[in-house]
Amino acid sequence: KGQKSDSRGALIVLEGLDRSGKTSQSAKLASFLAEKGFSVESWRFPDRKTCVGEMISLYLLNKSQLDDQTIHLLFSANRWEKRSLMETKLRSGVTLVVDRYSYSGVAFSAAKGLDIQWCKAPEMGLLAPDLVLYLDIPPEKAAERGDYGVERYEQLDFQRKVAHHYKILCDETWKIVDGCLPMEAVEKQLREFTLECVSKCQRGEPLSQLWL
Ligand code: NYM
Repeated sequence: KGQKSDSRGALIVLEGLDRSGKTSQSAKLASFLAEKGFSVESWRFPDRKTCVGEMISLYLLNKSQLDDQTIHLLFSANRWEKRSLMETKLRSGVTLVVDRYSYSGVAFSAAKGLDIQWCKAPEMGLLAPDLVLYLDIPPEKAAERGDYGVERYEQLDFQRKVAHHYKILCDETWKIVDGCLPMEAVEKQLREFTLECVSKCQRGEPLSQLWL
């Protein structure tokens, strides 16, 4: 108490169904912040470049079989292996724009029928995002958008269940943005929420942990 927290970067997460536009919007958001002079990095989960990430990638491409609990824990381990770097970056003033995080972890595994509390447990103690930008799009709309069905999970029935579980996870750090709006309109809303959050973190909002 009484100790003034230092200025830091913001942890900003984009979430949404497959084909909701997260990946393009994360990239645009990160370049916008960079142009504004903020120090920013674009991250994504799964990070397929680590050893754990390679196992995840093989599973997603249907080149390996793992049971639901095992792949769930690998996704979580893939976030844990990045936790300390994430904290170092944030404390050194870098804002991280992250495409998917623990909410994807829980929503996708719970959609398979795993218990939500069981799914949340391994995520406890990871850094809590300062802002979650949820690109809201009806599963039917997402299915129309692209070459759906290439990877595991990209099926309409399954995405409906994922959407249901995302709604359960929504808390006060979430901003729901209508992903069916024109790209520029989505971009504008994401920018506004983000700038507000980045200044809050610059003023010294303390870092917190997920789901403890
Ligand atoms: N996914 C992603 C999970 O099932 N659990 C997780 O923890 C994460 C981060 O992996 N269909 C799923 C969601 C996606 C797939 O993500 C790969 P992307 O954004 O398509 O690379």
